[in-house]
Amino acid sequence: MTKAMTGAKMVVQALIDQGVEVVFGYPGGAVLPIYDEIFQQNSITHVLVRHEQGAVHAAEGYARSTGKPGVALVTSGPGATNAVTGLTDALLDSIPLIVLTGQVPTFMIGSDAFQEADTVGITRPCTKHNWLVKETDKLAATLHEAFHVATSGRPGPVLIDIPKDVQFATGTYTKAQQVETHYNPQVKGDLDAITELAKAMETAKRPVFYTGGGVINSGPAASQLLRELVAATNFPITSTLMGLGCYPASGDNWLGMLGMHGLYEANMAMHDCDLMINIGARFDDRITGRLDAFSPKSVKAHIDIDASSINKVIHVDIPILGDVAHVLEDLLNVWKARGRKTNAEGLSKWWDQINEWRAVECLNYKQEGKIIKPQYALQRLEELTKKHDRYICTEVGQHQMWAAQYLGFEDPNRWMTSGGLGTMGYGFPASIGVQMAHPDALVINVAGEASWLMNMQELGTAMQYRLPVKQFILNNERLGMVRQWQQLLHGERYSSSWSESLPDFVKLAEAFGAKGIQCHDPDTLDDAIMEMITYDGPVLFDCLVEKHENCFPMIPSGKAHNEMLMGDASTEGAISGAGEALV
Ligand SMILES: Cc1cc2nc3c(=O)[nH]c(=O)nc-3n(C[C@H](O)[C@H](O)[C@H](O)COP(=O)(O)OP(=O)(O)OC[C@H]3O[C@@H](n4cnc5c(N)ncnc54)[C@H](O)[C@@H]3O)c2cc1C
Ligand SMILES: Cc1ncc(C[n+]2csc(CCOP(=O)(O)OP(=O)(O)O)c2C)c(N)n1
Repeated sequence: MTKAMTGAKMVVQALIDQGVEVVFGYPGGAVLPIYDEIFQQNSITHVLVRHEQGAVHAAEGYARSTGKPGVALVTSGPGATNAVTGLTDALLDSIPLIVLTGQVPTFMIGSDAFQEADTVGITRPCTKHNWLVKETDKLAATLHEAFHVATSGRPGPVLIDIPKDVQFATGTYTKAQQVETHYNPQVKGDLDAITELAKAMETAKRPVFYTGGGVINSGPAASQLLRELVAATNFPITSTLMGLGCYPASGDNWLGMLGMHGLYEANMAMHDCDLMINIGARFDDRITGRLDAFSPKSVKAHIDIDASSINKVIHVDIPILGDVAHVLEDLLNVWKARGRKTNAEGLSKWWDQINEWRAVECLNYKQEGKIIKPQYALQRLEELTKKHDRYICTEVGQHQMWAAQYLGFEDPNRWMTSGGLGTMGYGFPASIGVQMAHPDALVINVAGEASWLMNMQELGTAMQYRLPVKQFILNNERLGMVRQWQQLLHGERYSSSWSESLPDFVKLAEAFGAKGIQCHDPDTLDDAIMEMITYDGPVLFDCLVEKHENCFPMIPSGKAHNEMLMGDASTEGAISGAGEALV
């Protein structure tokens, strides 16, 4: 049954039919017909953000914490251009988003009309796909197709640009079931390749699972199957920043995060392994370091749903195109049917070696005196919040890396961070999106003061919608990560890496009607964190920390995995065994 309605009504109808509950947006002339329709319905909650970048990051937080696509609605021209950073962020991190933009009427396109921008042109490189809809009759089908494209295969952001006259005009509504799609990515992996991997697993002496965001993208079944596979094989497992939570941090086989700020044992295992099984990760440069020195002795398998991701950076011996959950299910079946074999003797020696690396205790630090170390702040945050129904977001910088190192994630979809683009200003709006999806959960954004200021206006949004998001700012009065690189790699010339003229965060919170807490003393930190957790409303926590702390381990850009810089508090003797490792 088809139905006649205006384009604006079609937008709202399609969102309802797609099961959308929340839209993050900001109005303007070119989307007023859609806002008028939103006003006249009760199925969808619209969250009025304070900046379009905030709308897109909030939609990202919503999407990552639910596994459902996030939706944002913005006006033409500046509304659309303000959305570009969020779109690029979502593209790099494979986050499914539907972003709707208003456009000037079709007959004015190309006339330099008021608030006209070539939105599809500008966003072509930063969306998975985009559309300019010029006929109302095609609008509903395009909207349904957009949801399919955003959520199928490798997820990503899509954008639909809707001219104002298309919103006003009447056309026929097409239901989702009537839309024929030509985009059907392969989800089942090739059985021969899967069998080849099962065989390699039977003989490997030094195997490692290198997992990533693709496990989270694949859904909860993928994480479950991964846990089963790890338990059955007893292989060690590491993960990228984007995959944290796909295997529990408390699990026996967990090596911690790998990569530039990854754990010593994870990076050493990647460097020395003889079988690397990449599951939904993309050989990012923060992982590989120097390409010609990357894991020189290993046979490499790569499970990925995006053909363009396979053999893009690193040549692999066993490529498997498919969805993680589907491939792991088949892999487990094949490996079990072949007799559940592993190389027990080899594995036992491998674990001895890994335990030696673990003994380095690369995350050790010294909390002495009256100044809070950022690592200590995060360890206390972990201890006092880990039993809660907790979601963590971050901004970008040292605090983000310390959060990845010192907080433990037991489940997928609990960790929201900007990995690929590294967007300062992501975390606060993302936490708003997460809290909208999980109203009763404890949602914490671990922030640096500089990043947090980039989207601080969203405190108005948090207040308006009574979202009790906790902003845990590790305030070092520095652009810490930049300062660290300048110290270690640019001769200690600290060019523009100070956070000058900082606001009084307590007063800033109060100006919005939120709660502000400041803490500078390790002895009162626990009480202050408890006050933050128990307060029923948004909190801005200004945690004054050691200003010149560096984040270790660190593999400097272009170096190999076994050339890590380590903190002073690690056990130095064990590191000398790592050959070229620098302490
Ligand atoms: C300051 C800073 C420091 C950083 N340091 C580190 C670091 O030390 N360590 C680290 O790990 N990262 C670090 N990062 C993050 C890094 O830049 C990358 O974002 C990250 O490593 C990429 O993670 P990933 O390989 O899991 O890929 P993602 O970007 O999550 O990509 C997922 C991959 O899985 C595939 N995929 C998606 N869905 C499926 C599916 N259903 N089935 C199969 N495959 C699928 C995709 O095609 C893609 O290839 C840092 C970022 C910042 C900002
Ligand atoms: C939008 C944006 N601009 C610049 C950068 C480069 N950058 C990466 S980390 C960083 C400093 C972050 O400082 P802060 O938020 O205080 O966190 P800290 O590193 O001190 O923990 C900068 C400027 C970025 N990632 N994003």
